Amino acid sequence: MGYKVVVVGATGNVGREMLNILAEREFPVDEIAALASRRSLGTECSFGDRTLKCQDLDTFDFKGWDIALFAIGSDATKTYAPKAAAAGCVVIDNSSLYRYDPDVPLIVPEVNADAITGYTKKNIIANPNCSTAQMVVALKPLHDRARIKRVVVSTYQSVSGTGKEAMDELWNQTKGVFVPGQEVAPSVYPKQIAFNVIPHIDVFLDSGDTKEEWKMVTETKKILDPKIKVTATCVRVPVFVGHSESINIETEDFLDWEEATEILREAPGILVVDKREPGGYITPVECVGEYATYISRIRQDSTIDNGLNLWCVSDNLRKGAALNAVQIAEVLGQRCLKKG
Ligand code: 2RA
Repeated sequence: MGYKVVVVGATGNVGREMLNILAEREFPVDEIAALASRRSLGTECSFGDRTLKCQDLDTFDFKGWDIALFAIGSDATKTYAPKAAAAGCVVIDNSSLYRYDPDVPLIVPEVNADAITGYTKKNIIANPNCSTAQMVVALKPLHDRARIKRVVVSTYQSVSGTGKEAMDELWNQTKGVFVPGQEVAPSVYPKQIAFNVIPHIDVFLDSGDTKEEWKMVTETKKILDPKIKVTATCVRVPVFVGHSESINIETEDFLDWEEATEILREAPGILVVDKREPGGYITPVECVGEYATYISRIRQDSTIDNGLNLWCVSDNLRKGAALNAVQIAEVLGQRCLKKG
């Protein structure tokens, strides 16, 4: 016996991946519903070898459904997630709406699966921001061994993190650069993204940080350890899928890079590819469609006593969103829900 599962926002980048990953991982599904806004009504989505027709989120009755994976914006989530939760359906939400709510667990299964039991307060579990998810997977085993004090991270985030329109903007702008008269002005982003990089993701805060940078700080504390200091610079790059991060770590205890490599090789969710030769590292195009968080370029930071540098790459639509949500559903099924 399995679960009755709903995917909300099934036509978006993340919703489609949720359906793919539920099918790929053979999540025990008895019944599945794909929901979207009214304008996508009837749109077809793939679920394994089945085709689902999108139903209307606005009129859907969540009563009797077990798990709802939400992949819609915060505003719409605010309307529909409480409805689903009140109907007895556990919400796993990919928006930022509930991530900082003390009554909602924020879960990356490789890091803090035990915290999932807190979901009963609101019947909601939050999925972290993509750039945080892959980073905490990498930090967790190093923190367990040497206690991380401070992290300095710079991200190189793909346009799929913004959505389908942004992917179209990169594609069309790239073509337009070579075709006179077909230049495409920035619309989704404030500046040209083709052949460029933009040091700005999400809104600016009074501190001068962007909200994306603030999320990396705040979510790392909630998921891994409130004592860890994080400073982030988040940058959009002309890559379709796959977020990359340059991570500098300062630990309390000394950790040799060779031991760090061994620890990361053994850690769940991580694949180390680090040959210290041309091409002996992972780039975003190689991580597309994969589950792993890839770690390369592991080395000592000799400017401080206990410092390490590493390069971390993952599919932002998968570990950064849909895969993590499905992994949460798996933990929920194994530990908390009665069926399955
Ligand atoms: C981005 N963090 O890449 C967002 C997606 N959740 O813009």
